[in-house]
Amino acid sequence: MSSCAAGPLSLAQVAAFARDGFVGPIDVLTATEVVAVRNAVADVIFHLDRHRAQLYEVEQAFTERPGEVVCHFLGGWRVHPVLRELVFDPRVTRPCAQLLGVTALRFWHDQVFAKPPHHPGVVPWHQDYSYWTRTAPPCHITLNLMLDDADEQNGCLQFVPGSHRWGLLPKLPFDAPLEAIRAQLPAGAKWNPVAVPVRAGQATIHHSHTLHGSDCNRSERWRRAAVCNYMGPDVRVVDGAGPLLRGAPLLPTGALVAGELFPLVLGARA
Ligand SMILES: O=C(O)CCC(=O)C(=O)O
Repeated sequence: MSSCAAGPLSLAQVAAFARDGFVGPIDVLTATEVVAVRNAVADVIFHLDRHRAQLYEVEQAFTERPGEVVCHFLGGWRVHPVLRELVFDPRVTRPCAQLLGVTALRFWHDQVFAKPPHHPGVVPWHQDYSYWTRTAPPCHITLNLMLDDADEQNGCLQFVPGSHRWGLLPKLPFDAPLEAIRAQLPAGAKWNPVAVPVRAGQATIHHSHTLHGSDCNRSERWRRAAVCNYMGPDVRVVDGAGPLLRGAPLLPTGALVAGELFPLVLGARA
């Protein structure tokens, strides 16, 4: 993966991403726009049962134990126009393309993580690509847009700088303990997590192999995030045994990840 400086991020931000595996906070949405996305997320959560069939996934452990497990679902862009618009927003797509070093960018999927006040749920430390190994080569990226001011009290995102160079670690269940991954780290890995406080409307962007997670919400405030995941335009299916996402058409092994559900959001394939 290469990175170029021609784009919305500064050279220093591009260098920070290359060094640490994440960058941010960066400004993305205005206060008014954040309210619209927050309302969209609240609306989907309120009508989750109605939307369940259209969403790619609603976290099973959350469905079974909503008082313990973080609310997490994939595919909000399929059920709410405001979430759909976010996926194509150049303020979201351009920095992601810049950091991947690509001129064409493909949408992979979106996600929502929502922690109500005083909720014990955590997001265990993980690498995103551990969930995405059915697509390769790894040329994927994640933008996490905070919809509420997030700090250590309400469980902001944390990253392990440099962990994007540790290779691929095992995939853990979503309801695993926060630090479960620590038993799986490579020899000599330096565990030095940093919490990244972010204001509502700001985002962080992280590499597909950067370890990240978040603690529970100990505050009176909500902590919600809308996440957009993208990939380079040439990523292919390496396991076509089933659809990549529930409800998506079956793409055979070797096929480009492409089609209506995986649109190019920037540029065109060379
Ligand atoms: O918002 C969180 O706590 C987790 C987000 C996450 O895993 C991601 O953005 O990839």
